[in-house]
Amino acid sequence: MNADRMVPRERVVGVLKQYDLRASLLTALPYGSGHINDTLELVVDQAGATVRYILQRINGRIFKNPPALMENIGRVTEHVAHQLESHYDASRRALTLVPTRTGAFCAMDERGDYWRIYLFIEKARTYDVIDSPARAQAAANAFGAFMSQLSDFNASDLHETIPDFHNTPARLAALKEAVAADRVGRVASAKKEIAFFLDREEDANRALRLHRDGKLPLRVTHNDCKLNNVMLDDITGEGICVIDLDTVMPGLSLYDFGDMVRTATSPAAEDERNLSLVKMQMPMFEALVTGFLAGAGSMLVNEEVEELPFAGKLITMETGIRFLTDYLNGDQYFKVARPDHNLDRCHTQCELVRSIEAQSAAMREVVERVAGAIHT
Ligand code: ADP
Ligand code: GN1
Ligand code: MG
Repeated sequence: MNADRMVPRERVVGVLKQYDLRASLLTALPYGSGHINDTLELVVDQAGATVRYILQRINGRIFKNPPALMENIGRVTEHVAHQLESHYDASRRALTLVPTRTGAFCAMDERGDYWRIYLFIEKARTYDVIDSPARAQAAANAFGAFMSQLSDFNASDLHETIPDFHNTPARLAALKEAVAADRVGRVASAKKEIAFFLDREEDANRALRLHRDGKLPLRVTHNDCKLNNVMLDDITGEGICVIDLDTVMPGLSLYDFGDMVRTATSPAAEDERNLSLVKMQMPMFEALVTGFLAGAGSMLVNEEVEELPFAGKLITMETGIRFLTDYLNGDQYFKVARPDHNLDRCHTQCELVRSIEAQSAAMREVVERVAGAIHT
């Protein structure tokens, strides 16, 4: 457990006063490995039963308007829950927010921080790295199904929680700005990494160009489809619930599929220092294509399917650009546990991009074969 992620018990008790849990607090310990919010596993005694909840402090430095963000999550979870109404397992298949005493979706503490509580989804777990195509397929199926569940959701009902979140050209521009500013004197130590992304500017522009040309439609997307944002059932292995909904916003389907390729095809952790472990594994990719196409059903247009082989490269590049930019800016955005953490993360992304580039023809064949099999 990470000691600097601990939250003093008195703070948790203070937040819980705004809720009507009718339970006494046993423990509140850091949980999971997210880079943005603080997540706690809340264990309480409720009428003699030990019950868990997820308590999260929303990162107010990154999310400038937490009430608007919570309105998004409230609407999206209610929309999905409504579609699952008659499902026997509905409360494990959509996040459920616990309302405060005043009926709000989040609570503000005396320091101005915002907190939220979810029902804890039991008998399921997330994976930081995945070791079998079956799990990759299950995760992709859940993300595809989530996109499909939101296909009739009115996108204009959503606040843009982080503007230009997946605007890759804007991310590249931010990198260039960080290089020019060289705020903490790290540019000299990252010349090769900077050149790696500048050499790929055309790829960075591709998805938005296809969107502007009318080939890729705007959808309501999750925008943070990393593997550890989907819960897989402990017994059946099925992808049962998509979590971490802070960035649900209008976006392109490529963004969601791309983040799965980034996080589920390589056996290495995002911050692995042994780069020989980083590689795009074709059986995992095939499993993702199969799961995603089955989950999304018939909603995808041909151009979206044709771009699936490129999606992983786009999002891996974009995430590498973000890690590098944060490194050059002095680690202001992503949580870090060591000085070069963001640079290490950038290295795995560059290595994965190289691996994807080396296998792009074979990836196209896989997509053609899997998509062809569905349509015949
Ligand atoms: P972050 O934005 O920091 O990534 P997440 O919302 O993804 O935060 O939560 C972090 C971790 O907490 C997840 O990877 C998952 O393991 C766990 N988690 C989140 N929500 C729930 C839930 N409702 N039930 C059980 N575990 C959860
Ligand atoms: C962050 O919150 P978490 O750890 O699921 C980030 C994603 C990045 C990811 C890289 C709001 O996701 O965009 O792809 O780290 N979330 C935000 O691991 O910036
Ligand atoms: Mg997460």
